[in-house]
Amino acid sequence: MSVNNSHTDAGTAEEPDYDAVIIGAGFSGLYQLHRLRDELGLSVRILEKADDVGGTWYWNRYPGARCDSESHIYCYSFNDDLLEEWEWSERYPEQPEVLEYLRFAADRLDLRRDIEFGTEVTAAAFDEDAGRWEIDTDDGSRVSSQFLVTAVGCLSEPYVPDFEGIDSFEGESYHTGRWPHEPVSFEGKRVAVIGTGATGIQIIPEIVETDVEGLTVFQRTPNYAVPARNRPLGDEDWTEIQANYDEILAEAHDSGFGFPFRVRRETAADLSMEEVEEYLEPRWKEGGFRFLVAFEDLTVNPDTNEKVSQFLRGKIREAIDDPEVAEKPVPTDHYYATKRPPLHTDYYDTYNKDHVSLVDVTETPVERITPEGIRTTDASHDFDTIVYATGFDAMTGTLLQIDIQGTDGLTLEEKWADGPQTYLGLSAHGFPNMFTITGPQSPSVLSNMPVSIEHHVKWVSDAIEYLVDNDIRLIEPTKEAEVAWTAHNREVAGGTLYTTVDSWYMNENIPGKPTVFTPYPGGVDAYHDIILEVAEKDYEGFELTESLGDLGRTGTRPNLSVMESD
Ligand code: FAD
Ligand code: N01
Repeated sequence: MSVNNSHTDAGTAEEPDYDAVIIGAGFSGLYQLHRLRDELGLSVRILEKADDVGGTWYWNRYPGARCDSESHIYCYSFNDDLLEEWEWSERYPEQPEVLEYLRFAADRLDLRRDIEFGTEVTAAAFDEDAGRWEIDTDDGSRVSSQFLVTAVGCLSEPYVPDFEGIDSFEGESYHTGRWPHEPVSFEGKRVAVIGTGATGIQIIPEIVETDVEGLTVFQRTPNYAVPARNRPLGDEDWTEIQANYDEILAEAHDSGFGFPFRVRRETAADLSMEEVEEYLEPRWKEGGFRFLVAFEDLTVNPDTNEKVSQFLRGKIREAIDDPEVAEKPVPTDHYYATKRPPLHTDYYDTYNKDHVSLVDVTETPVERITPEGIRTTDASHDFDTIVYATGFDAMTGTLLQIDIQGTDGLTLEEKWADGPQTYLGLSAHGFPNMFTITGPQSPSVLSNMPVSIEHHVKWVSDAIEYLVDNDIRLIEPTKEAEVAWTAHNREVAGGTLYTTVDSWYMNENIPGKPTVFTPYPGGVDAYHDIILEVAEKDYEGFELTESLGDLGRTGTRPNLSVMESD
């Protein structure tokens, strides 16, 4: 493989500017740069629109932003020095600590010199004659590379609903995913929060703790939130973690959700409600995502799920003093964990405070934003500040912001008009030499993401190494492999309860997006086995092309047995 890393000199007709360009400098992009540059010796450039590393943790600076994954497993596992040198201060790290961790990793691995900050990729087109990607950025520059790795994040493109009159508001408004770097004061203000997803549930109790005059929460769908039970981590905790770190990480990497938590019981179907309550009570007291693995069939068996949901509904009602208010945040329209289940700290208690009110917008929908505030069908509410905790154009949104054009002029947007079609959630037919880290149709957001990120980055790096070692110029999944993977995704999702509710997993939060379940729900461990088997079988399902003049394919023919064995 050629090495030509001058960005200012345009690549020659034969040689691209870089062996690989990576878009994004979050968890995914940083590790991808390290693997390709430091382990394969390739010339690599990250293009990042922010002015620092961090991705999610750079952008989401809202009060209360904190990880739901436990800190000691929300980190890189590939480097012993990073593991030994970094000690997390709490069970769940706050946003500044995760950002600091990623800065530390970038510095320790000397990654910054190959990152171009403040540079947004606007378009990428595959040049079929030259066999390389031409990548355009918002400053009008163009770079070329043999490989394109998109590491743009699943939850990176903020979504603000298209409320009528939204620009007429005369107060301050913020989206949580683009929170300012300067502190925002709520002192003496009348504040609205729209949205009660994981973000709303974190920011609401924080705003209430300030000198805010009043807080009004606009809720469309209530959520089942389990207590996080955050606490500081002391020396004893760290001694124990360090003593068992290898096993903990190995278990996380070989589990269904990327967490080192053992599933405790197969089902609740054979238990009475009293037995379920007795069994769940200590798990609820323990808090966190460990609660999710109480029953193995939680997301596939309505009987189990209804019992768990009923338990959580009882906990919500218990937490709120006024029985009438208490009914509003109780979810009755969906099963627990079929929308992404948040963790909370004092969220429900918020509704016991006199200066907090809850508006159910399914009863009284938002009609419009006015210069003074928010008008619902039954009242006008005046505010100084509106906080949009309204989520993201998830999974495909960030990728489709970029005008990506593959072979025969096909754009990714056209290709995915009816929903994502990928092979393994890593690649797409018609888009040679392009890889996506935690792309749609991979476990991604259904997991502790650093685990899924590491699996993908390693797989992509191994694939590129294989191509280099075997003098292969192009890699592209076959149409058949992609069709089979897409069908497999739909079949697995169809057997779960996830598809019984509108959610961002289903693309339903964005008007006009096709309704389709977007992550792969078959489990991190099963998925990892599949992608490793594909690699072991010399990239089964991919076409590999030796040279650009060589139209005959040299690579493997598609044999989709890996999916059939599922
Ligand atoms: P990101 O961190 O999203 O990074 C993508 C980067 O790409 C960004 O820096 C972005 O600026 C850049 N980019 C995008 N488009 C372009 C472009 N066109 N040009 C240039 N640059 C571009 N996951 C968990 O597992 N556990 C958690 O507890 C958890 N908590 C979360 C809390 C919040 C508030 C949010 C929003 C997400 C959370 N997640 C959590 C998911 C989180 O996104 C992942 O864990 C992880 O940080 C993703 O890393 P990434 O590098 O893949 O993507
Ligand atoms: O976004 P969301 P989020 N009118 O889409 C409501 C990760 N994350 O930022 O449910 C009124 O979940 C919408 O209502 P509904 C995590 O993966 C992790 O909270 O669509 N309301 C919902 O209540 C998470 O899942 C962590 O009916 C409207 C809210 O806005 C993902 O990021 C913390 C509306 C959006 O909820 C996204 O979470 C934070 C409208 N027109 C985030 N449109 C941790 O791990 C939307 N809503 C700690």
